[in-house]
Order: sequence, then C-alpha cells, then structure tokens
Amino acid sequence: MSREYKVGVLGASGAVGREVLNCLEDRGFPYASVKALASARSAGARLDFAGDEITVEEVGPDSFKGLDLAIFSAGASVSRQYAPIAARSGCPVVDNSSCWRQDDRVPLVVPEVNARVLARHRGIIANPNCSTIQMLVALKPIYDAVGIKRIIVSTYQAVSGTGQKAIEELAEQTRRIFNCQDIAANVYPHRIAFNCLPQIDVFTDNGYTKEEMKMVNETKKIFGDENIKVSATCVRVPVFYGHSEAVWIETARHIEPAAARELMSRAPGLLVVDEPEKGRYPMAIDAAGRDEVFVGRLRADLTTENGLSMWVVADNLRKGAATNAVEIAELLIRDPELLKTSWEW
Ligand code: 25A
Ligand code: L14
Repeated sequence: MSREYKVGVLGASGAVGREVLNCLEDRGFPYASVKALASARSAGARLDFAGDEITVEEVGPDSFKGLDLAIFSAGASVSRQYAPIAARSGCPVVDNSSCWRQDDRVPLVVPEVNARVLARHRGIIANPNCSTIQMLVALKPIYDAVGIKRIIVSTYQAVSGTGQKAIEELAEQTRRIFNCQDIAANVYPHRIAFNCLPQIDVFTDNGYTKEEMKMVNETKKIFGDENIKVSATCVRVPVFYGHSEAVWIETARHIEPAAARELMSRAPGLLVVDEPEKGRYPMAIDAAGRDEVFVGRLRADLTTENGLSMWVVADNLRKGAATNAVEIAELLIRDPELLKTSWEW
C-alpha cells in the first residue's frame, strides 16, 4: 500500500530550501504536493520544482494545517516561532536550524548514526550542523568497532553554508578583485575572496566560536556519549560548495588504518577515495552535488599508538542539510506511528 504525502518547505527560497526541493525530486520522495513557504520578501516568487514551477507563499500560523510533514531551513528565530505551531497542528517538523538541537525533547538525528532515537520524537526533529553530520557519518564505523575517546578537527567550510547572500559575496568580491575595484565585506567580518577566516559564527566565552561548540555538543548528543572529547577549529575558505575537514581521532582500542579503511568502505552513506599514489583523495569540487560523505588520506598518527588521521568531505547543502533532512522525512513516512497525531508544545 503506497501513500503520498503533503510536504511543506519553509525557507524554500534560500540556499538550503532550494536544495531540499531538489532532494525531494531526485530521491523520488512520495509527495502528493509540495508547499513552498518563506517570508513576505519572497511571496509570489516562482521556484523550479520537478520540471515545473511552484509559487512561494508567505508563512503564517495556518500554513501547516493539513500538511503531513514539513522541512524548515529559515534560521533559528523562524524555527522557534513556527516549529511548535506546526507540531501542534499535527505536522511534524524536520528543522535545519540550531534552535532545537540541544533541547532534551528533540531528537538530533543522522540516519546512518542514530536513526533509532526518532522513535521518541514529539513533533520536532532537529537536523544537526553540517560539519558535525559529515564527521559523524565518517567516524561511526570506527566508533562502533573500537570506540573513540577524542576527536580534534579543523574544518575548511564553504560559503554556501551561510546562505545565498554569502555565495553572491564571494563571487562579487572575486570579480571586483580581478577588475582592480574596491571591495566591501557585508556578510562576513572580513574579505573572504582569496582569504581564510578562522571565525564561523560568533565567539563564546571560552574562546571557541559557536560553530566549534556545536561540533562538540552535537557529537556528544548524537553518539549518546557524554565522555567523548572534541576540540574543533572552524575556518571559512573561499569555496562555494562542500566542506572539508582534517579529522584526528584517538580510539579506545588499537585499529590499523587498513582495517579502518575496510570498515569505512562498507558503511552506509560513506565513500572511501584513498589512492594517494594516484593523486586521488576527496575534494570539495567532486563532492558538490553528491549525497555521500567522502573520506580519504586515512593514515596512522605519528605521535600516539591509537591515533588516526583522515580527510572528510561532503556537500554541505546536500548531506550537510537537505539530504539529511529528507532522509529523516523518509524514515518518518516508513513508520505511520511516527507521523500520526499532534503534539503538545
Ligand atoms: O539562524 P541560523 O540557524 O544560524 O540560520 C541562518 C541562515 O542559515 C541558513 C538560512 O539562510 C538561514 O537564514 N540556513 C538554515 N539552515 C541551514 C543549514 N542547515 C542554513 N544554512 C546552512 N545549513 P538561507 O539564505 O539559505 O535561507 C533563508 C530562507 O529562510 C527564509 N526566511 C528568512 N526569514 C524568514 C524566512 N521565511 C519566513 N519568515 C521569515 N521571517 C528566506 O526567505 C529563505 O528562504 P526570504 O523570503 O527571507 O528570502 C529569500 C530571498 O530574498 C533575499 N533576501 C534575503 N534577505 C533579504 C533579501 N532581500 C532583501 N532584503 C533582505 N533583508 C535573498 O536573496 C533570498 O534568496
Ligand atoms: O548550525 O555558516 O546548521 O557554514 C549551518 C551553516 C551554522 C553556520 C548550522 C555556516 C549552520 C553554517
């Protein structure tokens, strides 16, 4: 018995929202209808969808009545306002913002890692931060096999994570530099073209940025492991699509790189690209537009017995946001128990 679902996409006109529409189409999600929602700024705009166009509607308190599920990517303040309204009207929400991720009532889900926690959702499900998702898809098989005590990660993050305006800013600054014109930095605190910025989001009291602390706290919640130690340095680089990460781990028990590579090559959602002698390793330009996480440069650490280093790349708008959210939606519709009813918020 197959059913079709009425799906809402809030933030449909943004960088992530458009990719959600692409994912629903590419993955053959069984939708009966797709409702594109955004702010008044975009109401009336037409978006390409499934060989046709859909018109963006302004979101309001009644937008979610009659929908079977919704995917949000309009930022934290919009999610804070509308996710409870949707859940109360019987429309479960998969939320891409940071708003609900640390709320105890809200499961934080990477399907390859902790799909089982979906069972206790109450109408709002959080999609993790992009950098955390790709790191954990890569580490999950090693975590399960030998345990991981400590992670030290440096990220090289694309501008598309910040949204459409940042994509335009990198392109515009690059053009102006080539034309010997003055440039302005509007989206980021400094110029991003031909530069690296060791700041993503705002700084917190401990000297780390919010993005870095998201990687620490979300890793603990998704692995369900308060003891795992994580330290991150998040860097914005002048790349349009695809986050790269240099990941170092200390495992609880020893594992040879070859054995780790073998485990990773069988893990869902993960592709090993690791032939350095042929110049083959994961790169952002190859990951762009793909749904998988790519891992390579897997090697033994030279300073400690149980250390491994690797390079992990994924499309931040696909697996880092839209794909992961649509995969959660696919899990929801597989079990009618997870969809029915409405929730108190
Ligand atoms: O708060 P957070 O969690 O840190 O998230 C901050 C931002 O990150 C993106 C998303 O930006 C979000 O705003 N984001 C969210 N989840 C993400 C994830 N997992 C993520 N990025 C990476 N990974 P975005 O640009 O991709 O998309 C924003 C969408 O949200 C809609 N929106 C914004 N405020 C809204 C709202 N919808 C309803 N109510 C609100 N109050 C937004 O629609 C877009 O779909 P829009 O209509 O506001 O804008 C569509 C187009 O209009 C242009 N534009 C934007 N701002 C202005 C503007 N034009 C004129 N003036 C402006 N001030 C843009 O070009 C945009 O394309
Ligand atoms: O928490 O700017 O999901 O690259 C995703 C995009 C945080 C910021 C999140 C970026 C956001 C990030």
